[in-house]
Amino acid sequence: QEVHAAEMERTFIAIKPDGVQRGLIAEIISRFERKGFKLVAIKLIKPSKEFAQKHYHDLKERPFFNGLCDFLSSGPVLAMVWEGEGVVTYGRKLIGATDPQKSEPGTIRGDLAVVVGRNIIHGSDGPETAKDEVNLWFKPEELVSYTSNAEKWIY
Ligand code: RTP
Repeated sequence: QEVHAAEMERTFIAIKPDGVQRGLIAEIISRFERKGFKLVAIKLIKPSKEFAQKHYHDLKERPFFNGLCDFLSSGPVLAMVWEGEGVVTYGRKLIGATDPQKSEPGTIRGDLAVVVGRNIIHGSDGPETAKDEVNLWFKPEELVSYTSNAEKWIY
């Protein structure tokens, strides 16, 4: 079955400063890779507080907003774009519930995190948010179009 990259869904995934500092980059990337999703962009950046506020603008009325933005801008973040059928919804399944106490074992947060304020990873919550977040974090030329050898065995 032929699948054209242009039709493929994309999502924005970020390993937050706690995940980077704890050495969980390879572990987390590996879970997305093994599933069959394709990495199309990646960079390590330390966002400014203003940038963190833009990223979390939907949460600006929440009591934890300021602390959350301080946290996201406190150290390097691994920003990524992953591509594949159903990647937005299934990416959230791989990640698990927001509160690691409620995340199932087998999920990234369930296996690797304990409290909501240090839940190690972010994933876009829907297709529109995904587009906005990819555009906020990446320039168009940073997204790499290619055919992975595995693709013809996955689709
Ligand atoms: P994310 O956007 O990071 O994937 O998380 P989410 O959709 O699962 O959760 P959301 O409600 O959008 O919250 C974003 C992030 O805010 C932090 N948070 N802290 N009660 C708290 O202290 C609290 N609630 C949420 C978490 O880091 C969450 O991922």
